Amino acid sequence: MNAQSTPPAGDSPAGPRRAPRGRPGYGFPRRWWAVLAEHPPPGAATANRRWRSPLRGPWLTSVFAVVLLVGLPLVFLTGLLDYVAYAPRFGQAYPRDVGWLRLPPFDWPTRPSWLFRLTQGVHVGLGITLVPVVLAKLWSVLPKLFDWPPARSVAQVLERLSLLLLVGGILFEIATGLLDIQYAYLFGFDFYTAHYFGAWVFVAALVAHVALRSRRMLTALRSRPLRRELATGRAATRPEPPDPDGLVAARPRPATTSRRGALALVGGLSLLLAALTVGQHLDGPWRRTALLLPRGRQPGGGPTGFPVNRTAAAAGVQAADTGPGWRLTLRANGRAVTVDRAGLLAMAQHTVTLPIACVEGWSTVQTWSGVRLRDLAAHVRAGRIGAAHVRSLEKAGLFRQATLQANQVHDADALLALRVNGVDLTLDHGYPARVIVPALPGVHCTKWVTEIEFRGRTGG
Ligand SMILES: Nc1nc2c(c(=O)[nH]1)N[C@H]1C(S)=C(S)[C@@H](COP(=O)(O)O)O[C@H]1N2
Ligand SMILES: [Mo]
Repeated sequence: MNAQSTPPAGDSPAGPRRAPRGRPGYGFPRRWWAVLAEHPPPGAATANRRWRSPLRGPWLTSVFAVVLLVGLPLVFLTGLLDYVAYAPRFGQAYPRDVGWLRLPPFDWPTRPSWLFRLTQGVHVGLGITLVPVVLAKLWSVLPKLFDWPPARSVAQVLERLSLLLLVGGILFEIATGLLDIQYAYLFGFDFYTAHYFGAWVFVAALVAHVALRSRRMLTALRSRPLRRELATGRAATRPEPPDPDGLVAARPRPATTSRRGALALVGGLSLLLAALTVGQHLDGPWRRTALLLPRGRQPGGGPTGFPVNRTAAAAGVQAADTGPGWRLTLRANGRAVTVDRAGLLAMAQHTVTLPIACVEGWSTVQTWSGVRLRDLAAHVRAGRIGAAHVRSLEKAGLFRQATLQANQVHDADALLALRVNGVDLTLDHGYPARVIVPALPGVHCTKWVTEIEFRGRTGG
């Protein structure tokens, strides 16, 4: 049968693929689906016979789906929180302008001090851990990619487009996320911007997907109790009954592993990734186990043996700039006061144990000593503070400056640190002075500070 010989819908006896008489709007597009169905590309007819795993089926797909349905929103939400932690209203979050995707502005709190460590740790760590589950879920629905015709109704065209955004979105987020951790500067485009917008595309597609599929998912989950499935070995493993979606293989081959085995494989891979990642948050020799996140893995020993994000050499900070000639300039209300390192050491010193948590996935907890930021503000008679702008000796580079919120300046544990673990800071860790503030993203813990400008409550 070809397109010409297809009689208009409604004029012929109703076949199985025909819309019921009188249903409006289906006559014209239906013919297109029919044309597509009758002209499959080479190999399409046999495609569904190529996928023969007896494990594929709605139940297995739904188990992976439910794990992702819990995990991926958490990755998304912690990602958004990380974004907020950069205080986008100071223009220091990337992307700078997110248009109508702007989040409600609020001051990132300084308590608990491990808050950013937690949100970035969950975002990066869970994101990595879920990769095997994402791949397993995609494997489980792979035959659908080769369905022919690709759609049988306008609704299905839309659904498949949303699937394209869903699958493309998650793969894009995984790729940009992992590449950033490994080699942030490999990109020809702005990684952060792409990762941010990609996340929204993915989540929009996920909401559509859940709206369309959650009932089928729940039905599938109820069809086979998890307990029974976990008690079923390879020999007793049978394919699921044929399903309307065509996930179950038409000609399944005998099981080479059980569903239990498949779940164990995926779960085991996830655990392995988690185990190879968690070391990034451990100090001491355990950090070397973080094989997947090479940054900051070899910090050396001693009291200053913790990761360095950017060395002084890489930042172009010279020993000459940090020697006896170094001065800190404090500015407020048009006044400027300079202090040298001895002057700072003569002020009240405070010691705090606080994390540095880098958005690229690692964190470390160290004991810092130095002068409270609020004491420095008082020293220059700053009055009521709206924000503080911190500048580094570093001339270029994205992280040579940072703006701190009022609460971050006022916190009793917010320091301009001069020493760490009882010794002077090393040049790579920001000597002569660096910022350390509870729950502040690592990137704003500016090293080699040369100037702090306290700004008033309004304007400036
Ligand atoms: N001047 C300057 N300060 C900086 C950076 C930088 O590149 N330049 N990197 C920041 C980042 S991204 C992190 S995670 C921390 C790491 O501090 P550390 O190198 O002492 O561990 O320093 C921050 N301070
Ligand atoms: Mo960082």
